[in-house]
Parts: sequence; structure tokens; C-alpha cells
Amino acid sequence: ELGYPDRVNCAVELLDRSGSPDRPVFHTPTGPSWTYGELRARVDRIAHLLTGDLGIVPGNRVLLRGPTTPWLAACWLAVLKAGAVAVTVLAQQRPHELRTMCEIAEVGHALCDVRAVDDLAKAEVSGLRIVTYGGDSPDDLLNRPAPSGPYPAVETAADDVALIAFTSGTTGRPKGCMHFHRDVLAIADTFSRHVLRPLPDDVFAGSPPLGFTFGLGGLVVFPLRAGASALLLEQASPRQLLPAIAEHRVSVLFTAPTAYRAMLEGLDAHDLTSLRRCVSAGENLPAATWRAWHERTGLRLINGIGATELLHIFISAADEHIRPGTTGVPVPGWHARVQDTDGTPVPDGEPGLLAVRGPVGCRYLTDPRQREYVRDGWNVTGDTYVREPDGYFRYVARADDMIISAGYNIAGPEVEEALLRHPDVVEAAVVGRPDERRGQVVVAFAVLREGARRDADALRAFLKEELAPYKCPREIVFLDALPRTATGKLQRFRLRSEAHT
Ligand code: 3SK
Repeated sequence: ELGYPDRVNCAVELLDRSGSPDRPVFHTPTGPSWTYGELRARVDRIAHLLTGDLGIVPGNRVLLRGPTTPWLAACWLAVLKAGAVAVTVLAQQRPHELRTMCEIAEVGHALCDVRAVDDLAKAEVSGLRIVTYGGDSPDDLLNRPAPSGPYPAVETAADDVALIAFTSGTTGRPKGCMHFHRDVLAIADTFSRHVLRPLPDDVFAGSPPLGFTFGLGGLVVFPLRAGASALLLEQASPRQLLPAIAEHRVSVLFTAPTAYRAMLEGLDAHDLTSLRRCVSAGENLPAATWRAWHERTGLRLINGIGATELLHIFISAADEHIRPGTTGVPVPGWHARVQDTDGTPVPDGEPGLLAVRGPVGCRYLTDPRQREYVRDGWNVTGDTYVREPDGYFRYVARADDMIISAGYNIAGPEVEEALLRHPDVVEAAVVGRPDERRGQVVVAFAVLREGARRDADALRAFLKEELAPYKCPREIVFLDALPRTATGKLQRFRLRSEAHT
């Protein structure tokens, strides 16, 4: 029981309850660090402007768009402190996507980094009032005169909506997920508190943007809840992360398995001794990647599964409890089970649908898919999992990514893991292609290390030693990169249509 009071504003809890005014809160590669005191003053100034100049009232929905900067984080906190609802989107989203999201969330105002405003303007959302920040014009939010002094936070209810985060999964019309003020605190008080166990001197950093709840949690909510600080990077490719970790003595890192694999290539040139926690989520973490990272850094990657619907990570493990090749166990406060399509639990050791319950639940904004996601009080995530007899949860595949070939059930990730064991393969994805005789056959896509020879026969011979014959790909296609969404998730539907042609 997390036991929050009936009235709680999560922005106040994050801003005022941990870091003392002179402690650092945000670092950037270029400008001076911000202290907690400076952040509080800037958030209050923005909140005064939102409710004064812009006429925003509690419950109004405010779109936030921009690269990962302290100002974006300050705008997010100010919107929540003023009792309004932050609608988080990604800087990469295109005008038609932005328009759909604004319509679904009934957004009336947008706070947009001046560098990201063109696409938002092109979205031509009727009635949307766009205000930029970070620009030179006198109309720019940060250049407007504002009352000085503390802003009295709106006393929101713990169950008032604080944010709407969008997920389109890897395809389909975006779904807006509503999350309450207490949900924002709950992710810090479950996953972060029990798995990360952050300290005030920790420096958080990572690649997921603040428009993705993986990044919002890892780069704003968790550090602030712990009175720690975060390095906010506008560009956070693996090549940019490595020197940034060394220079800023980053200790808690959030990124995806792909980035950990890519960083392995450049590890030797950088001092990563400051790192003490490395979180991997967003995709399945193959045991081979876990082992390679451990061998080279001595660090045990913290695997986790999260979802925008549930705000952050709900299955994971820490320290000596980490078991490579599994995701872990339900985070304290969460419950998980594996069930069949009727909702009946399946025995341990057998694959089925992952279902979870905890302090945060899925609440789509008017979308019939709510009924598919929440069944009998369980959130059914769309992942196929096995619960091992000792209670560890092992990822098998996305439920709709299972390949059925000549009566065999084949999990794409198992074949992908085998491909990744080949020293020349850096990325791999496997899909099913319809086949008259077998129903489906396995087609693999591989990205090779720079300079490696594209030899499909040699790779197939390698796989024959690793996998039962029925799992071996019928065809191997070499690509320069795998297609991914803006949040880095593999777009299998694109590979499926490529495999068909
Ligand atoms: O969607 C995900 O994969 C995810 C992972 C970790 C935390 C939050 C999210 C949305």
C-alpha cells in the first residue's frame, strides 16, 4: 500500500520534498547545471504565466513538445503544479500524428521548443494556442514578464489526471493513456525505490526522450524523487552517450538493448567507472547482450518490462537477484501472472499471455481497445511470457509475433538471440512469411558489424548448430539498419511486408 493522501500534487512532491535548494538537479553538455532552487523558481514563473497570461485552468490539456532539455522538464512540472494535464509527445512525431493526438486528447494549448514548432504549426490543429519556449521573440514563454515569487500549487486529488502519454505500439492509431498524480509517484516508489535504490549523489542519464514514459521516469521523476540529478541530453545515440557518461560521471543509465550492444563497440575508449546501475527496457534483452556487457564492464544489466499503459517498469530484478535471460520478478507492489486467452492462469513453465496488476492501471482515452487491455482487473500487455517454477518471468515474444510453421510454435526472439550469438551480427529480427505448405516460414533480417561479409550460407550453417532445424530461417536478408519507431521499438510489420515481397 503506497498510502498517498487524497489530495496530492505530484509536482510539489517531486520538487519540494527531496533536493535542498543548492543541490544540482539538471546538467547539460553545454550550459551551467541547474540547482533545485533554480528549478523551483523557474517552474513557479512558468506556472504563473500559464495561469495568468495563457488563461490555463486546472484540467486543461497542454501539449509539450521539444528535445530533452531542463526547460522541457520545467514546463512539464509547471503544467502539473498548475493542476493542468501534460500531454507528452515526441519531438520526432510528424504533423499528421500530432494532429491526431491533439484531437484525441482535446488539447487547447501547446508549449513547444522553438526548434520543434514548424511541424506543430503544420499540423493545423483547430483552436490550438501554441506558445514557444527557448526563442528570442518577446512572445516566447520565457521572455514574457511574470509575477515573481512562489506559485501556490493547485491542490489536485491523488486521482486527478496528471498526464496523457501516447502509445501507438509498433503500428495503429495512437492511444492516449491517462495517468493520475499518484501514478507518477507510484513508479518512483515501486521500481525506482526497490530496484534502483538511488542515492542523492546519483547522476541519471539515458537515451529515451521525455515524451516516452521510459525517459520521463528515468530522467525526471526518479532523480527528483531521490533528490538526485540528471544529465539531459538532446542527442543521446550510443556514440554520444559514452563520452557523456565519462565526462559527467553518470551513475544510473537508462537505454535499450540495441544501445547497450552498440556501446560495446566503443567501451574501451571511455571511462565508465562511475556507472553503478544500467537499466535495459523497451525491448527484450537477450542473455548474450547481458553477458557481453557484464564481461566488459563488470556491471549487471537491470532488465525490465514496462508499458506506456502502466507508465513504467513492473517486472525487473536487482543486483544478485538478476537472472540473465529472464526479465525478473514482479516489482514490489505489482502482481503478475501468465494466462490463456480466456483469462485462466496457465501452469508454470508454459507460455501464455502476461497479465499484471498494480498501483498503475491502463486508462485509454475513449478507445474500445481498453476492453482488450484490461480484463477482469488484469492488464493484459500483449506479451507472451513463461513463468518459471521459481517465480521468474521469461519473455517469449509479443503475442502477435509468434510464428507457426508446420505445426511448430516458434518464438522470433529465440531465433534472434541465436543470430546475435554470431560475432558479426549486431542486430537481428525474425518474422513469419505465409507459406502454402507450412503455414508460415521463418525469415530473418540481420545487420552486420561494419566490414563483415554478407554470407547467408555461413550464417545459416552457424544457426544449424544453435537451433532445432524447424526454427532455422528459410531466408536471411541483410539490412543496413532495422526499421524502428521513434521510441526505438522494432517495427515488425514493416519487415513482414518486406518478407512477403
Ligand atoms: O514501452 C516500454 O517498453 C517501456 C519500458 C520501460 C518503461 C516505460 C515504458 C513505456
